Amino acid sequence: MMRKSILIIFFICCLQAISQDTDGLKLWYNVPSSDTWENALPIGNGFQAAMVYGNVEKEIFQLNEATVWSGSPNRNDNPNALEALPKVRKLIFEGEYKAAENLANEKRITKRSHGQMFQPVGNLELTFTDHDDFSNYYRELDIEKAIAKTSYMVGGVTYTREAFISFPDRVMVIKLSADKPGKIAFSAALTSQHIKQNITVNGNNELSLWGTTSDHDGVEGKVEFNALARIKTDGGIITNTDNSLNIEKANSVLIFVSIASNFNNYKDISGDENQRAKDFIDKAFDKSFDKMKAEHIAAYQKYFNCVKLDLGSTEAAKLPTGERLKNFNTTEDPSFVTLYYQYGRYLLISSSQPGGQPANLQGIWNGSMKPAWDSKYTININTEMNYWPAEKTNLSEMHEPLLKMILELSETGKETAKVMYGADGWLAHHNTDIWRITGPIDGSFWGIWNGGGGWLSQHLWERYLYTGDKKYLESVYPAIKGAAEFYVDFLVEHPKYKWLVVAPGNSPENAPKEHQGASITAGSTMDNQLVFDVFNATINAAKALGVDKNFIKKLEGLKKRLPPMQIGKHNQLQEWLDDVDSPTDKHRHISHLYGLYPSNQISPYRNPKLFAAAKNTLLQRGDVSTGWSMGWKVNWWAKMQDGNHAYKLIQNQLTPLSTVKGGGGTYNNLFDAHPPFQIDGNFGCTSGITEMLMQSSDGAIHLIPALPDNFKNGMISGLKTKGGFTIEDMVWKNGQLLSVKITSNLGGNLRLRIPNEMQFESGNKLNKASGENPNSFFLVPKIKDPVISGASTIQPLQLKKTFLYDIPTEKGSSYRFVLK
Ligand code: FUC
Repeated sequence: MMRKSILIIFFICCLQAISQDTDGLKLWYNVPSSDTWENALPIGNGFQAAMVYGNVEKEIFQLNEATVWSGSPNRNDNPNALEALPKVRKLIFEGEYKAAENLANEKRITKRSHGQMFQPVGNLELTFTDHDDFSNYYRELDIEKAIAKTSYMVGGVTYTREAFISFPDRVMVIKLSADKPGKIAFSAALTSQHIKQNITVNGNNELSLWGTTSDHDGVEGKVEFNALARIKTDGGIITNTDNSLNIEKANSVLIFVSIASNFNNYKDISGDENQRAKDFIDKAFDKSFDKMKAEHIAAYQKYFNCVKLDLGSTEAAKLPTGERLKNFNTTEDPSFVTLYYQYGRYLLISSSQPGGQPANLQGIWNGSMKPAWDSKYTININTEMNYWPAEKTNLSEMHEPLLKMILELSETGKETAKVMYGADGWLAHHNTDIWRITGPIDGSFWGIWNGGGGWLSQHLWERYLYTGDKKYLESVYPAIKGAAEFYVDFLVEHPKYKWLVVAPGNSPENAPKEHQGASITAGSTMDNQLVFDVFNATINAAKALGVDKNFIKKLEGLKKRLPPMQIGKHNQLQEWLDDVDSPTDKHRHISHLYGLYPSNQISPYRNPKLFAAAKNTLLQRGDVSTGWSMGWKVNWWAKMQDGNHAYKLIQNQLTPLSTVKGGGGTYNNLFDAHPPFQIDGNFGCTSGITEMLMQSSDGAIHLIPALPDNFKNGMISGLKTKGGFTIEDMVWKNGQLLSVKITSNLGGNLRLRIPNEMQFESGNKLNKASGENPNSFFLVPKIKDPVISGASTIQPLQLKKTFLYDIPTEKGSSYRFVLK
């Protein structure tokens, strides 16, 4: 009894600690960004975004709008591809990989657009003369409120700037204030790098920047956009020049910025950008700042506050963000991990909102007219990674723009399937853009991969596994099925192995030396795993909806003929059908571990030898790599139930870029560095930290599966699991789970896997689990036994002891479990 009261008191203290610890959810600095974009702080509402520099004399708000892309509606299939398909296949099967790649380059890769660019709008620049001699400088991004702030002192006056991009009002609002009246004086101008642009001053308080995006890769730029900046002053006077507004002697100033384009959807750009921008700003302009701010915070926190994390805090947390980043590898700073974790959620909420575009390679933040990889959508890993945290960190709504894009690709990808493969269904190659291109780009080495549709379609199915929403499943089922239909037609029997394989395909962007440096291949492990998942998801979706019995049978039959996974002579999971992996290969893509994460085909409980082989593959590939690759590795090591190794990867990722040798790291504003900036690493790491604390893919909800020594104590609230459960709160101490409260949103069996014995709060016992989990949301894939090389000495790994319980639940009820 005594022990239980102590426990409950501890638990209440933890809950209080969680609400207090959020004070630390700020990125802050005591120096301005100067002219470095990666020092500036990102704000956004999924449609509009800005990088806030926090410079004193010349403040810059670098502006983005999610639909400002080069080009215009276009397709990029290669019409010669189908005729060349049998020849390409023949060369692959004959082992003439280089010749196959050459032919694919000539006949299959697009001769049209290699994808369009996400482009910036321009800058809002505020010039404050005589502010060069400043003191008490401070700037922050409060990720609990989604507000950026800068303050400093000049001549005994403290100046403050606040900026946010309102979620409900769709405009950016900047407030300039001072602690003495009549002190605000500056000039405001809009600038842009676009060739086709027109900057005007409207009346005495509005700036307008109108422009058209670039022509690119033979496609004419036709996205027209308009940015308006309108100023409201308290006191003072405004005068204007041809291209600027000058404010003098104001007490405080509000600047409203709205941006809109003519983009309606990927095939329609007939909207009126001027009217749209005007409507947003007109609606917002008469509102009070305090009201707008309160409504903005409330709309943001509706999502952000769903998950709280506390890993404890140390003195290290008192330093500015850039210093913490520098120190992270040599100090204990657990709340820096919390900050980085929640920053990932902040970035997803700010870059991906229902009705908008999905987060691209840079989310929604880009200052360059020609960004790296066009800042488009690389769908052989990067785009999917962006959305790994969405469902489980309770941001299901943020998944919506991606799901919409997938449905659009299922339309555009149909023609690509017909024209290039003579197949039904749909597919996408390794990239897409705002025009939803599905043709192969960049050259065969990269672009020959055709698994984009297959992989993305898993997101449609995953969403159902988390929400159990049958209506939704019905609406997306045609796209899930379409991905399967493509493979039904496209798979071909391998002449040597007799398995059904994807050919041509590749293991994204990697090639074994034995294949003459060509990546083109038949039956790469990742392709096999993808086809398996596509068939499995379609079968399970059809069963859940009670449709397509014959198609289910057909897919079951084909599934049996897919290649098994193979364990090679280095005790590794083979990347290709032949045992040609090099144990010294450090390639950033480890695509064959797709089967371990995000898929759940490789499990320590169901196929322990494959699991052991996956670990060897991870060890052989090493840790340091590009930012996103390290983000993926955090997830993999979490799946390996090795918290310390996962933590090591977090350390590698949270290393200032300037000090990294041979890999990625993190910029001063905590953007992930490929390098250059790529946002996938941020999202991948947020996902990975979640996987360290909770996994729900292997037939059970596994709590604290991969705690590192550094997170021995902590708590988290609000995570979502497959099967529609919410982890309302979970507290652990010294690596032991003390208390967990779980709400069942769909009912059904709750299978828990935990590191120590627990019981109901009432003292009632929990039932030990046995057999398969009867909850259909936890159905695990049944894969073929692996083929193991004669030279392999693979043995299963020793796992940590866990306890497995089954708890029948009722829809809408909550259950608390405590230490036994
Ligand atoms: C893939 C990766 C690169 C980069 C690019 C955007 O091509 O191999 O590392 O992330 O996408």
